[in-house]
Amino acid sequence: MNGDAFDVLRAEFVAATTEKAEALPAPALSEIAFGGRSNVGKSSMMNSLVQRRGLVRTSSTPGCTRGVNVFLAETRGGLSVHLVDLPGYGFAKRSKAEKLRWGPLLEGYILTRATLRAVVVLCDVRRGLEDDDLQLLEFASAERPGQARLETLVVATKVDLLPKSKRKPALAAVAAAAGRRVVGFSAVEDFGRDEVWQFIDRRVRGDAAP
Ligand SMILES: Nc1nc2c(ncn2[C@@H]2O[C@H](COP(=O)(O)OP(=O)(O)O)[C@@H](O)[C@H]2O)c(=O)[nH]1
Ligand SMILES: [Mg+2]
Repeated sequence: MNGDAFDVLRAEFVAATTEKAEALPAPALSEIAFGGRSNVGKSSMMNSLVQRRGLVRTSSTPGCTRGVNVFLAETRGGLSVHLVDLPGYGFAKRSKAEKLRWGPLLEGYILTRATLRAVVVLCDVRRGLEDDDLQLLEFASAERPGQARLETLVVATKVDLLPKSKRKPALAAVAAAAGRRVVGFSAVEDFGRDEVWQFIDRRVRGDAAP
C-alpha cells in the first residue's frame, strides 16, 4: 500500500473518560490504544498519525493526561479506526503494591474493551523499554477473559533527538534489549508514520478478512 493510503481525511475527538471504561460509548469501531510513560510523546505521535497538529492535547507538563481519550481517524485507504490515548504512567511514584496495578481505568479498558485490537507501547529511543513499559506489555499481551487476545507493538520515539549516525544503532539496541521488533518514530520529522499505520491497518483489516 502506498503512503497516500494513510492520508487521514477525517479526524475528530470522540469521547473521553477519567472515571471508568464503561463510561465510554458502546464499542463499535476497532480501537488501537497508545500507552507509555508521561511525556514520552503519545499525544504527539497520535497527532502525527492523523496529520492534525492540535487534535490530541500535548504537554510538556508530565502527568497531566490521566484519562482515556478516543479519537476517530478515517484514511484515504478506507480505514476507519478509533485511536485511543491511554493515561500516562511513571510520573508519580507508586508503591510496590501499586506497581502491580495500572489503576482501574487503564486496566478496565484493556481487559474489557471488546473492540480493542492492539496496544502500541511507546518508549524514548534514548531510554528504551523500562520496567513500567515491560509490565504494560505483559499486561496487554495476557489472556483477556471472554475477549480476543491483543497484539502489541513497541515504538521507540523521539529519534530526531539523536544524530543521524546514531539512530540505527540506538534502535537496534532497543530492539535487542526488548527481544522483539521495535519501530523507530519521530513526531518532529514524521519518521516511522507509515510503519505504524501499516501495523494499525493489518490489525484492523485482519479481523474483517475471511
Ligand atoms: N524532539 C521530539 N520531541 C517530541 C516528540 N514527540 C513528543 N515530543 C515532545 O515531548 C513532550 C511530550 O509530548 P506529548 O506528546 O505531550 O507526550 P505524552 O505525555 O506521552 O502524550 C512535548 O514537549 C513534545 O513536544 C518527538 O518525536 N521528537
Ligand atoms: Mg498526552
